[in-house]
Formats: sequence, structure tokens, C-alpha cells
Amino acid sequence: MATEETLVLVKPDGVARGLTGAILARIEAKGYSLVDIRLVEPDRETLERHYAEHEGKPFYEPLLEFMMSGPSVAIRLAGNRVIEGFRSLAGTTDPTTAAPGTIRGDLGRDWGLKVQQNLVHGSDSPESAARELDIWF
Ligand code: DAT
Ligand code: MG
Repeated sequence: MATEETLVLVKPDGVARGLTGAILARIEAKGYSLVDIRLVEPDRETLERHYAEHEGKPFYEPLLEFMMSGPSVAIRLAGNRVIEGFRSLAGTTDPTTAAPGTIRGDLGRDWGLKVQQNLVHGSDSPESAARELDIWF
């Protein structure tokens, strides 16, 4: 498959816990290329666009509040099959049960909150990646 791009976010919990470097190290060790990277403090409108698919779900409002609680790091990441590759590196959504060896499995846990704080976001399809990269870059 041809080289593709994905959007990665180190979310506010990752930045606040000082894990940006550790997460970037895993991405770089895997061999993907950083095309662009920036510190972002998104407003509500940006997050409503980014998380449009989750509007109406019980965790939607807590998710937006969490994402506005501090800066995130937005990364344009490139490589062959990087969309599925980064999702694999990140691990499954719930950090309690995400596999050891993954970012969420090794570095995340349940903090007893209404929204899962799971350190990173990664686009889930080529369509999502194109849409999300347009929002953040
Ligand atoms: P992912 O980030 O693995 O693509 P998602 O797109 O389904 O997961 O959900 C977006 C974020 O919302 C996710 O990273 C954490 C939060 N979330 C998802 N499902 C949740 C749930 N059942 N309870 C609490 N937070 C949830
Ligand atoms: Mg998702």
C-alpha cells in the first residue's frame, strides 16, 4: 500500500503527565516520519468538528471538557499503512485492558472519570485522516 498520512494527538493527559517525549520515542522507534508537529489548544468548535461522530453519546461532553483542559500535541505522521500501524501502537480505547506493549496499555489506566483518558488519538480510516488533518493543520 502507498505511503499515507494520519493525525495523531497526544491528548491533554499525555502532555500534562510529561509523556509527550516517551510517546514520540515510540512513534519514531516504529519508523514513522514526523511531517509536522505543533502544540495546540483547541476551542470547542474545533473539537465538535473533530468528534462529530460521538455527539449525543454519554461521554461526549466530558470528552470535550477534557480536551479543553490543557494543551495537546498534534502530529502529522507519515508512512506505509501508518493509519492502522499507529492504531496498533496506541492500543485499544480502554487503557485498563489495552494490551501491554501499547502506548495506552503501558502508560494509561482508569482514573475513575466519565471519559477515558487514554493519552493519544489516531485517525481510524483514510477518510477520517484526511478530514482530521484538515481540521488540525
Ligand atoms: P478511539 O480514541 O480509540 O478511536 P473512540 O473514537 O471510540 O475511540 O472514542 C473517542 C474517545 O472517547 C476515546 O479515545 C475515549 C472516549 N471514549 C470512548 N468510548 C468511551 C466510553 N465508553 N466511556 C468513556 N469514554 C469513552
Ligand atoms: Mg476514534
